[in-house]
Order: sequence, then structure tokens, then C-alpha cells
Amino acid sequence: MSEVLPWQLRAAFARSLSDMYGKEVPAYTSLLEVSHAVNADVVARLGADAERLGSIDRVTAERHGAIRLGTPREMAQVARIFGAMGMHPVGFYDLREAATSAAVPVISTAFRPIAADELARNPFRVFTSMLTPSDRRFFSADLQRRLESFLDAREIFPPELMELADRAETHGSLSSTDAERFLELSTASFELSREPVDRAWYDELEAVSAVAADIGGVASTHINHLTPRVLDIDDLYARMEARGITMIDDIQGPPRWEGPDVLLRQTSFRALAEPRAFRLPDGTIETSSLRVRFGEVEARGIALTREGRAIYDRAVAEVDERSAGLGAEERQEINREVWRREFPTTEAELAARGLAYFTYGVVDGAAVPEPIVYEDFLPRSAAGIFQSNLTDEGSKDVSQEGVARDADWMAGALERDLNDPFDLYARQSEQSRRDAAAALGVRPD
Ligand code: OOG
Ligand code: NI
Repeated sequence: MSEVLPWQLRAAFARSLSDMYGKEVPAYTSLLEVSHAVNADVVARLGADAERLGSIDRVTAERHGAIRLGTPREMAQVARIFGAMGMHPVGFYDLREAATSAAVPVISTAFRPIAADELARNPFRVFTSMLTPSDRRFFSADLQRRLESFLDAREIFPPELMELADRAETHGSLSSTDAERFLELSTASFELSREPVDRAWYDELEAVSAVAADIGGVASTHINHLTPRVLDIDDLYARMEARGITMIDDIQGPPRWEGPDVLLRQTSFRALAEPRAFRLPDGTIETSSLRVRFGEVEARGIALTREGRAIYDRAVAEVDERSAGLGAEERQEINREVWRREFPTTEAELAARGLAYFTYGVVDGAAVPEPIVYEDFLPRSAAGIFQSNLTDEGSKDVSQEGVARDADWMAGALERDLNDPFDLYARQSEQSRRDAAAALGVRPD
């Protein structure tokens, strides 16, 4: 019997989730149609240049998803499920610290392939967040206790799924029968549950934070968006609005400009109201609606080094400060102006100033730099995306001390090593530099 490898499981899982999501969230299907049309036009216009940051096959299949969990135990379980698919935890994001109006009570990581050849096969990634019930800025001691006992009692991932995940990781593959079952169970774990929601409990949490209610108000999790990648996000934005789908009023991240695209630009449409059953305190069931699934799209650029990222972070802070109270158009103008002042307009200069990561191929006896695409997320945009399905800001008591959480804490919860994104890019760049030097018979400098 043929064995299914981790990357094949990953690609099949991404397809399976996409099929499920498309059936349940029709606006996602429109987003895919528009993304494909935009990408086809860019390839027709630019030819090979359109594929500088990834082959069109990779970009067409590329998605990221997002899930939200409640406990370290659930985080460790999902790490085993993603581990079976060759997806490893990368990076630590603290969204409690984002700009106060956008702060949410979660810390996050992203599961993704880390080797260049694995990314090329299928780069599926999942942004994974965990609630922080012990953070006093959001939860009282009493609410924390009730929230934790609710979360501890639920079982999101069935034991059979966990067994298959461990088998896949131990053997490095699954039989096709096991793979099919693994895909069925894992897809089902991320589907929206039809179980009635306890109205009083959900409302109590929602008063604190809609994200807390979304995570801890129900006994299951769900994929809350699945993001395709586009080669021209400004064009996509205009085409979606022309179809009558209202997008958030901005594209987050770097501005549209004449220089190289770096990091990540994202935009989204608001969560759709979907019918949901609620159980009222007197036991009756009522159908109402919840907005928990939304649509997002992204364009990816070159990965920045720590130096490049420091410039980026400073630029974002300056744009925020100068555009407070201004509209999206004016904000973009300021963003562009700051960008032109801070960032070089060519890849060659980015490389020369050590601001971005490149690999080196040998062509006609010379080392030729190729940009490394950014495979991760931005805390600021992530916090902004969380807002797409929040009805109000909830309440946060800033006079309280937050609970300390960092990358080491997250690694402990996951019971695995947490990869540092900068280290991964630097290693890939270094390796290719050494390979190119060896091919050219010179010393790497
Ligand atoms: C995750 C938000 C983060 C992104 O693209 O930055 C994210 C969430 O809303 O659960 O997906
Ligand atoms: Ni996202």
C-alpha cells in the first residue's frame, strides 16, 4: 500500500479545508475567483517576473488559515496534528500588547513548513492563537476560574485523531487508509459546530471580549478564515468592492509604492452573520446569528532582516502617530511618504544594506541574488484582522498588571521547540551563500 508523506497530507488537508470552507462561506468562493483572475492577469502582464517570489503553482495553491484555542493542552495537541503534516511552530506574537484599541487577550504562533523545499511543495500555514484567562486586564479571578474549568472539560481533538497524528510523526508517513481518516477527523475538528451555544455564558464573556466569547463561549474551535495569496492586492481590493463586497477600509502593512514589496500586505471583509442555535437560561433553543467567519487576502513580499524589521517597526509607529484621526487615503499617503524616506527602491540596495534576505544562485559564473519570500505574520496586522469580527471593543482594565508570556512560555505549552523566523531566513541565506561560493570555487564572504 502506498504511503502518504507529510507534505502530501499537508496539501490534502489545505484542499480539504478549502472545500469545506467554500461550501459553508460563499463569499470565500468569490474571493478565490477574484484572486485567480488577478493572478492570471499579473502573470500575463509580467511573465517570469510575476514568479520572482514563488511559482504561480505555489501561489495559486497557497493559503493560510487561523484558529483560536483555549488551553496549553489544546496547543500541544494541535502541535502534534500539524507536526504530522510537516508544520512546525514559528514565531511568538503577543496580541495583548497591540495598540490598545486593537488589543485582544491572546498570544499566538504560526505552524508552517520550515525547509525551502517543503515550502515550495506546499506552504500551508495556520496562525494559532491561545486565550490568556489569567490576564487580569481582561478577566477577574472568578471569571478566570470558570473559564478554565469550562475549557478543561471540553475535548476538541478526538483520541483517534491524536493517535493517527502521532503515528504519522513517528513513522514519517501514513498508509492511505489512515491518511484518509486523519484528513476526515482533522477537517471535522475545524468545522463550525452546530451545537447550541449557551446564551448567558457567551454573553458574559462577550462583555469582556468578543474574542474570549469566540474561544471560550463554545465547546469547539473552527477555522475563522482561509486566506489566498494574490500578486496584486490593490487590484483585488478594487475588484471585490466592484462586486459589492465591502472590505475593511484599508490594506494593512506596507504601502503600494514603486520599490520592492516587503513582508506582508493584507486586507479582509467583515465576518458574515451566520445563523446559530442558542440555549436560553430556561432551556429553550433560539436561532440567532453570530459573526465568526470572515475573509482575508494577502500579498507577500521579501523577508526583512532584524535591521530591516527595525526600520519597518519605526515607520509603522511614525505613520500611526501622524495619521491619527485621518482617513484611509491620507493614511496611505503618509505611509508612502515615510516609506520612500526609509526604504531603498531596489532589491540590490536592500541586499547591500543588509535589510532583507536573499539566496544566491550561480548563473553564468556569477552569484545572482534571489529574494526570500516572507513566510510569517505581522502582529500589528494580526491584531487588526481580529477586529474584523468583533462587534465592539469589550472592556479592558489597563490599571491591572498583565501576566508575563514569551516565546519560552509558548514553547513549554507546545512541548516543542519554537523556531525563530529570523534564524530560519538567515540559515537559508547562509547555506545558499556557502553553496554558491563552493560552486564558484571562492571563499564565502
Ligand atoms: C488570526 C488573525 C491573524 C493574520 O493573517 O494576521 C491572521 C485570527 O483572527 O484568529 O490570521
Ligand atoms: Ni490571516
